[in-house]
Amino acid sequence: MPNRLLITNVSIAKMDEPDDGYGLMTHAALLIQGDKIEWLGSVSDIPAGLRDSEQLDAGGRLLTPALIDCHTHIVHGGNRAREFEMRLEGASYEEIARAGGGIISTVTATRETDESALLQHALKRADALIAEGVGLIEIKSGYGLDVETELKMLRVARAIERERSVRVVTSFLGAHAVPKGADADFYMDKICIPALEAAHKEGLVDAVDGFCEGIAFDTVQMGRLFERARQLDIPVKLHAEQLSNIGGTKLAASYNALSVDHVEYADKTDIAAMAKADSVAVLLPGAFYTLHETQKPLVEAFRSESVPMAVATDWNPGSSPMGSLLLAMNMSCTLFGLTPVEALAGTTRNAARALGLKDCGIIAPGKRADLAIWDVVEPAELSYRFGVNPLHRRIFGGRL
Ligand code: DI6
Ligand code: FE
Repeated sequence: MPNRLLITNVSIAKMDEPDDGYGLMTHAALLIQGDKIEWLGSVSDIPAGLRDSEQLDAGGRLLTPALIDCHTHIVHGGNRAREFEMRLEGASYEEIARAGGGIISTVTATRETDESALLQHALKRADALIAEGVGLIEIKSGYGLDVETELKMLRVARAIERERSVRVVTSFLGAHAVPKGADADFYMDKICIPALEAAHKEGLVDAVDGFCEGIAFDTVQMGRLFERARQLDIPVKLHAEQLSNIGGTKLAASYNALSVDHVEYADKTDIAAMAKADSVAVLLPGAFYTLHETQKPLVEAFRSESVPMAVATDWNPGSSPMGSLLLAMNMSCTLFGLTPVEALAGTTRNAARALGLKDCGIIAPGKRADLAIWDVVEPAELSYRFGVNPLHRRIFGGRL
């Protein structure tokens, strides 16, 4: 007999209305059967047969889908506190990268860290997200830049799912940076694409990602990787238009990317291409904040083109050493002008969509019972405070 749990005396933000609103139900109840949501409705409509189920009185608290962090780099070795100091002394992110720091310095540290130590570090980061009601984490490779280390990172990412009650989705990010001393074309064709093939063969790749930027790969190089991804039937996404506009968004849209991430420098024609391709815009205010960026994503254009917006931490040791998705929600409102409704949709419904998932991110019968109960009255409170964790408890796969 699968477990059955009836949550009563709860407000539910269903997050199922694509246009606006939380889909809020007050004085509600929700029934879980096994790992799925079976029924929800008003407390006064609880079917008689359900009253003998295991019950949880939520004390009038708010229930939402478990949060989804749809863009992270939480598997990595070392840290880059020294670069933080250098930027405070005036060096830019790009200058540090060109001088061999940046992503490349984390590559060295990640290659030097063995699989079990990498896992221990990553679990601490996963735990911080889980403590804030996160039920699903997307994790990228990209600090290996050789076949062996890219696969090691992805194996560690998958291992997190076995060690904790959280779901993990992986993205192959071999096209994150050009290794020291290498030629970008040679790296792409002789290392990155073969690494993708090897990782795919081991079942380690849910999506293919890349960094399309002046300090990384251009659209022609990225196009070759995306072509291979298409042949292997793997969906793509892209870090694009973060520091400049070099056409990554349009390239990603031409491959019907699940998402285009960062997009501060995306213009209206890029956004129109995303709308046509049904791609999600993943906004990453932690990187914007850390790099003192001033170019904001064109939120009004995403709205008018009906491009769904997701919000994520981009947790990485360089541009976004941020371990709080609730803080990312707050920043998306304060820095980018999202509404609290958009911020919560960005870490639930639209985050699921950015990962190509249909079984989570909203509260409805048949969806996975990955839920969060919050010690708040109004859903806007989740974005309003920062440095405060209002999680009461999390439910994962139907279990408390
Ligand atoms: N953009 C980012 O913000 C991260 N990767 C990327 O392509 C930064 C990764 C890092 O600095 O280590
Ligand atoms: Fe990133």
